[in-house]
Amino acid sequence: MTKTTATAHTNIALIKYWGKKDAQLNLPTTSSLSLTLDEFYTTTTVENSNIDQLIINGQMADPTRVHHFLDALRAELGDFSPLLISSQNYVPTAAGLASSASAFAALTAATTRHLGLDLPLTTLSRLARRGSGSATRSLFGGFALWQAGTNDQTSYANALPTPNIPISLLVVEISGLQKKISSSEGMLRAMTSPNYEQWVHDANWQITAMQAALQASDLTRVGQLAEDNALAMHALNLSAKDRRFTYFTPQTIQVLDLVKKLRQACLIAYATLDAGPNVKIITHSDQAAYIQAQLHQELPKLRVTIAHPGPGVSYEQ
Ligand code: 2P0
Repeated sequence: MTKTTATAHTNIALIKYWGKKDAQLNLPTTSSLSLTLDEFYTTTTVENSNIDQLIINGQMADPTRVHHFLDALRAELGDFSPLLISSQNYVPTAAGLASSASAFAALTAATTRHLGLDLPLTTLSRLARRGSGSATRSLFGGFALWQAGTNDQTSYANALPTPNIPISLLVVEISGLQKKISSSEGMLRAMTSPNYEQWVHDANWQITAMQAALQASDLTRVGQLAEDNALAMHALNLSAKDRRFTYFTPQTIQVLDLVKKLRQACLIAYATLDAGPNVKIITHSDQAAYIQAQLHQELPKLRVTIAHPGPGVSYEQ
């Protein structure tokens, strides 16, 4: 029985996706821009089976979400045999890193290759979106830009070529607990914030400004824009009219304070945060080890991983 295996790395958005104009198709309200990371990835193998089945890290898992996704693929690509999907996640489970990004990117690549299709990365990106919005960006190495588009055909990511930027991301793990509010639910609530229109307006110019900062290899500007964007996203959660909430914990605030102190000491250090309490610190590669040591000294219990730009999707025969 033939098996097909693909690996995709996770990505961190520097300009975030936080709101859908179509929840069925995962069409976002704004474009987003990300960096794929070397340290965290998913490897997925598919083979024909009697029923669609999902195994994650050696354990049977609830296949409901994957079922929906495979249905969307079947509607688009034509019917295909049920699949046994075995996925190995090298992403701290639910640690605020979007394992769904690497997981759906790897699954899209493995499934289409298994069907004998050799599709352009932008088509894979468009298909992966149906599984998880952030998966659109995990097909690509380095920086990726997900154009919001206006419909199913026009909403997908592209690689964003940049000069060779000495960027590192420190991933500070505050909690490995499963998040209480899923990204989809968080976005729905955030869109009820009176500040949501302003968020969309700002994201539109921040996307352009971020591309200019990357082309200029201006890490300070990259960091400022990313931190402003991330904190505005979390402010939407706090100001939602309908069931306001936060992903922050007291330790999140402690790390944010430390990031500010590092900046006062003339280091490049800017924070970005996703749908969880963990903080990712954007810095210059030359400063990453020093910042890791400072974090260890001030907050010795927290695990800190230094990540760098990672590769795009790859296959094993
Ligand atoms: C992002 N996040 O741009 C944003 C920032 C988290 C915070 O994309 O509902 O798992 O599956 O499309 O992609 C995480 O949300 O959401 C995410 P769905 P997804 O990375």
